[in-house]
Amino acid sequence: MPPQRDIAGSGRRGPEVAAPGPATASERERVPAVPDADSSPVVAVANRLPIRSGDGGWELSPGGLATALRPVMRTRSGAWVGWDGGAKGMPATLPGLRTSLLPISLSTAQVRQYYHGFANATLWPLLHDAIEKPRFERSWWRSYQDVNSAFAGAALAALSDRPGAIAWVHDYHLTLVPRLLRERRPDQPLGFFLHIPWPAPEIFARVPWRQEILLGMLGADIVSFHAERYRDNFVRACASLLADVGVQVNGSTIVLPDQRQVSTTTAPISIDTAEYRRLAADPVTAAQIAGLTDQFEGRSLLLGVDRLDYTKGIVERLLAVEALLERRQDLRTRVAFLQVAVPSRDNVAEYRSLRSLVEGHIGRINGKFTEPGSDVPVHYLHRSLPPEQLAAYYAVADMMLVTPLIDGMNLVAKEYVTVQHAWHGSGSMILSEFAGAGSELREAIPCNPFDTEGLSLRIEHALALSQSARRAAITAMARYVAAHDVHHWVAKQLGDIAAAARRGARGRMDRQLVAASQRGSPVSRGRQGRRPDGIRRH
Ligand code: ADQ
Repeated sequence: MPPQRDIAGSGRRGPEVAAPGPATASERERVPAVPDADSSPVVAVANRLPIRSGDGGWELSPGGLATALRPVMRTRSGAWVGWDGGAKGMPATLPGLRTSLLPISLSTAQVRQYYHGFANATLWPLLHDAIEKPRFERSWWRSYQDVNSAFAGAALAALSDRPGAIAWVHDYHLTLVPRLLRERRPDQPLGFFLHIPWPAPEIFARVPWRQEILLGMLGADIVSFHAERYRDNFVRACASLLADVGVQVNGSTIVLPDQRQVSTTTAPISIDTAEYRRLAADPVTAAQIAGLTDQFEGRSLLLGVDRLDYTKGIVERLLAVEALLERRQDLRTRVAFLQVAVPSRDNVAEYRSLRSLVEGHIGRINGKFTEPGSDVPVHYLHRSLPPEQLAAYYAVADMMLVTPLIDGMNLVAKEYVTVQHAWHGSGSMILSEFAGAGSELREAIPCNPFDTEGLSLRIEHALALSQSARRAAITAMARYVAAHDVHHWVAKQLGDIAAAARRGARGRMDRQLVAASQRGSPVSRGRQGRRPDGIRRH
C-alpha cells in the first residue's frame, strides 16, 4: 500500500498524497495576506440593500442586518451588494458611511421566479421543516442561478477593488454565491450566514438541486447558523448527500474533494440592546405608553408581534387564546390579546390565504367572547409600526407570546425582554421550543405551539406567576441579551471568518507544498506531517 494522508488528523485514510517538499519562491509569494477581523474592509452580500427612502430622504433601514453592520459601515471601507427593490435614484452611499452601496436590478420575471418563487416558495418552506409544501419549479431554479450569478459578479468586482476584504454572504436567497466567488478567488476570506433554520437531511433531500445548493454554500471558509441543531443538520446533509461526489465530514468540518476544508459554527444573532434601551427612554415612547396604559386599564395585555408568516404560529396562538377564554369565563373581560402583524410577501398565495385565515379566527373569537358594552378580547393591527410605538407595546404588555412553529432565531423575544427590563417591567414571556431564541433565553416559559390546549394552559400558568418570579426572569434574560448583543455577534462572525480563512490559507500552502514535492524528488515517509519551516501540519 502506498502512503496515505490522514485527513485533518481524524485518523481516517484519505486519497493518496505524497509528503510535502520545499516550497518554491513563487509558491511562497502566493500565500495571501491574512485578514484582520478588526480592520479589514467588509463586502456584505445580502438580498436587499440596507437603505430605504424615508420622509427625510434615503436612510439606513431599521432593524436586522443594517443595524448590525452600522458600526462596521461607519468605521471601515467596504461595500454592500444587494437588490435595489426596484427603487430609482439610490445613492452610492449615505453620509457618515464608508460603505459603497452596489445595487442589483432585477427584472419583473426575476422578482417573480427568483424572489417570490425559488427563495420564498421553495427554500423558505423547505428550510422551515416543510411546514408548508415547498414548490419545485425548474424555471424558478434557473432564475435563482442567474440572479446568484449576478450577485457574485458584482461582489467579485467589489472584492477586486478592495484588497484584503472579508466577504460575508447572507441567507437563503444567495446559497450559490460562495462557490461562484471561490471559483474565481481561491484565496478569498469568505463567510456564509444562514438566518433561518436548516432542516433534517431527509427534508432537505427533497429539493432536486440539493447538491448544487450544498456545494454552493461550501464555497465559504465557514458556514454559520443560529443554533447547534441547524448546524448539525447541515453537516449531516453534507455527509449523506455529498458522499458520492467525494465530500467527507470530519466532526464539524467538511472536507471537499480537493482537500479544502470548510468550518461550520453556531453564532446566534441578536439586537442592538443600547438602541432598544434608548427607545424605552424616548419621550415619544413614554407618551405612547401613557395612552396604551389607559386603553388597557384593568386588563392584562397579551402581545404577539410578527411578520404575517405561516412559520410564526399566529393561528395556533389565536386558538390557544380562544381555548383559554372558553375555559376561563372570568378572564373574558380581564385579558386582552393584541396581535401586531407586519404585512409580508403578499405576492405568494400561501401568505394571502394565511391573512384571511387569521382575520377569520379573530372575527370568530371576538364574535364569541365580546361582552356587551365591553371591549373586544382580541385586537389586531396589520401594519408596520414606528420603533417608538413598537417599544411602547413591549413596555406595556404583561405577557409576550413568541410561539412560532419554527423560527431561525426570533428577535422579537430579545426586543421584548430588553424593553421590559429598561422600563422596569415584570412581564412574562412564553417562548416556543422551536425558536432559535429558546436555546438562549432559558428563563422564558417554554411551550410547544402545536399543542394549542397546552399553550392555553401555559398562558394561564403565566398569568398566575408572582411579580417577583416574573421580574427575576426578565432581568436574567435582559442581562443575557445585553451581554450577547448584535455587535458581539458581528465581532464573533468576522473573527470566525478570519480564523477559518487563515486555516484555509495554511491548508492551501500545504497542498502547494505537496504538489511541489510531487513535481520534485520523492520525499521519505518520515517527513510526512511536517512543513519545511518545522510547523506541524493541521
Ligand atoms: P424574521 O422572520 O423577519 O427574520 P424576527 O427575527 O422576529 O423574524 O424579526 C422581525 C423583526 O421585525 C423584529 O426586529 C421586529 O421588531 C420587527 N417587527 C415585527 N413586527 C413589526 C411591526 N408590526 N412593525 C415594525 N417592526 C416589526 C429572519 C428569521 C428570524 C431571525 C432573523 C434575523 O426568520 O428567525 O431572527 O431573520 O436573523
